[in-house]
Amino acid sequence: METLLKGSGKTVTIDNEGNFTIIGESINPTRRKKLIETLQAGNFDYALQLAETQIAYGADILDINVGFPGVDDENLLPAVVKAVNEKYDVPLCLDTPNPKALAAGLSATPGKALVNSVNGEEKSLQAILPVVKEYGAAVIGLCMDDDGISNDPEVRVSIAGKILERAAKSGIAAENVVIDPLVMSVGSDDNAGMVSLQTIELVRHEFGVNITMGASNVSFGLPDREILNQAFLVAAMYAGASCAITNPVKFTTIIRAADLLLARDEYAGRYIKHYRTVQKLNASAVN
Ligand code: THG
Repeated sequence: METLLKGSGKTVTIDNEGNFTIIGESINPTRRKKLIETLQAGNFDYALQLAETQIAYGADILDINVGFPGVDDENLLPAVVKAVNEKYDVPLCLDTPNPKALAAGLSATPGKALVNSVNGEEKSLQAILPVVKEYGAAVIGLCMDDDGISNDPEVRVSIAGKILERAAKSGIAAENVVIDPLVMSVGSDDNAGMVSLQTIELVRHEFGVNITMGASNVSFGLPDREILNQAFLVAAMYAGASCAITNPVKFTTIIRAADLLLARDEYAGRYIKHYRTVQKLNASAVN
């Protein structure tokens, strides 16, 4: 299945039969104090620098999250969206639970964005789906609902089904819904990785839709997080995920490697191209 997205110039297709798609996660205030400080001061240079670096390292889409305490996101989100669109042509993924900020952000982008996110809670479905429909966007559906996040993959799959059904009723086709199985840390529950992987397999099999996830959640609280994130990414790709919200500086290499091993990279072209890109970037970096 193909989910088409458009930025101010570029079109990107999330395709579970094709290359894995990378959504750059870094424009997000989580543990980035500098982003909060600069955005609060109305200075978008650092956000634009994060955009540039992520695109250089292979991000296909950029997640934009400006959620921090006290933020006026109904003004800030569209302002950041405009600034990024002016300089970079990639599609955007607007990461906010506030439907007003979301509508403002969507009206500020000329392309077709991905909305991050709706979930199976009644309140979320009612608030987010009409906005997604109005702006002709696509949406990420999180496998949780009013009862929270289940440890049972079958329950998560049934929530995915409910989101797809409600989206269809709102006039949003399955190709415009990307399911997120939700990834919890194996640091607090050693079964958590398997629950997400089984959810991915089942969602892929039952609905055939595109699947994304935040790959770094799996390692919270444990040492050597990058190794765990990489191992999880490869397993998720084999299980049927088509996309991840992640840090391309750290994870594009393992993604290109897995795409090649899963026969999605003819003559290793993309793997080799990325290797050369990273060599060049490292050579030009000020160390
Ligand atoms: N699913 C969906 N959306 C999501 C998530 C998900 N959005 C938010 C989050 N999870 C994914 N985004 C981030 C953004 C930043 C960080 C983690 C996840 C983060 N950044 C590093 C840090 O804090 O140390 C900074 C750079 C780095 O070390 O990589 O932690 O699951 N749909």
